[in-house]
Amino acid sequence: MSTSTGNQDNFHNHRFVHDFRQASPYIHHLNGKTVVLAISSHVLVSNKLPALAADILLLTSLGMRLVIIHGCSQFIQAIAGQNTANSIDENPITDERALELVKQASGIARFNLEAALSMIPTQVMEHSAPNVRLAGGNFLRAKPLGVINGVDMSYSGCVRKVDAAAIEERLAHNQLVLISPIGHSLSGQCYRLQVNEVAQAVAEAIHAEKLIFLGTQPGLLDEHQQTISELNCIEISQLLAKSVMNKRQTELLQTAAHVLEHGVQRVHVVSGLQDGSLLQELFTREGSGTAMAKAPFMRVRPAENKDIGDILQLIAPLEASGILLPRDSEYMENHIQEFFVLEQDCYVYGCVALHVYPEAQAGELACLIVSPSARARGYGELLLAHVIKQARQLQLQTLFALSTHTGDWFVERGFTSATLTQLPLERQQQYTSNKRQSKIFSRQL
Ligand code: 1C4
Repeated sequence: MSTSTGNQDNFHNHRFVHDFRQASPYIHHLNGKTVVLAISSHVLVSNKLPALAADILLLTSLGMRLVIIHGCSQFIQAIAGQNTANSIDENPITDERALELVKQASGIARFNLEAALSMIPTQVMEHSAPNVRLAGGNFLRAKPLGVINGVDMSYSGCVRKVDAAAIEERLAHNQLVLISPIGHSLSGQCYRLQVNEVAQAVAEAIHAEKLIFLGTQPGLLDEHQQTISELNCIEISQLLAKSVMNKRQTELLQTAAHVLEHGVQRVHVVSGLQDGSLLQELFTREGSGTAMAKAPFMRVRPAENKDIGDILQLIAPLEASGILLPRDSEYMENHIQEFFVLEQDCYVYGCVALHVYPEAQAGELACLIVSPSARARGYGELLLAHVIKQARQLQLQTLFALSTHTGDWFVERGFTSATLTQLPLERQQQYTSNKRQSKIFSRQL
């Protein structure tokens, strides 16, 4: 007889195993990838910094190459008071005093971050603590903004060049690179830079896989203050055109749109104040904040042998309930070239097969499934469209599908009922022998 503690232990073990397995494709994918973290000074002054620093160290131990860019406005507030901090924040002109404050605040921000990243996380034994070296330096060449509309911007600058080779060298030596929002000109003058702009310039220059903004919000928020979980570039430009976001969110969207067009694969906006948000965003399907990509997140690609396990897992319950035909791993190995998978990041959310009957110039759309968690978002239709495209490329004349439960779905998408004699001979024989009495649907291509 199991006790309630035993049941709870089992539940937690199950949960752990499930979560760990779910995280493994992401861990594998991010190993060796370069990620830029832009951390707001609100996070750096909070008591959540040690937990975030421990998670950052965990990322480095999983093989991620990290560059951190930090903000400093909250430290200006600590040095010179709220009013001065606000006026420096809002004023695009940086005078001599403001520049001095930015330098001081950046120094403090940097030391705090270095201290947090030097702590041994409580769950780690001292002798096995990650030994992460931090690297700073003159990675940013700046130039003055100059005179804009007759107003001299003084020490406000913009990024002229990022020394990508120097950053790359530090990363290659397993160092974590720290960059402050200050750049130097060729004449040796310091200029104040915007964190967003620095993050954008660095992420593009070093061809980062991801740019992650860690701030106070859980992500980008819609008009109901709900976190938007995913956006692609088309949706980003639609949001920018509507001008519904506040200034900060608009800046983040603009930066995201730019870097995604210039080679960065993903931009994330995540809370730096919510314990574990960064890990959740990177290692779970659901994420925690907003993830942005250039193309729609789901894509259809040809299946490979490595997908067989995922496909078998996906179709097993539908085979059991008689919706799909039984297919085992041997069958899959022999027919993998007929299959396509629906994939997001490293996860398979659906599949479909196209069996070709060359003599009949016909194809069968088979083994169609979208994972229950991703249904009713048009992905079934995406798989159908992909199969139609493939069939047309092969110059087939007819596409048919056999179904016990999903007839209406095909009829609503241009298929009509067909008879057994309209199937290729080989398929007629299978139909008769498996006794499923499936309904037959076909459409001209
Ligand atoms: N009937 C009618 N409409 C349906 C439906 C159904 N069974 N299931 C979902 N829909 C509707 C939804 O209500 C929604 O309608 P709405 O709200 O937009 O009005 C719409 O479809 C959603 O469309 P979507 O494009 O977003 O589609 P997804 O949800 O992404 O995916 C699937 C649609 C049918 C793929 C999905 O629901 C699913 O995976 N279902 C379980 C598996 C399934 O039924 N697959 C169809 C198999 S037919 C077999 C084989 O093994 O080869 C058997 C062969 C034989 O000999 O019998 C096939 C082809 O695989 N054949």
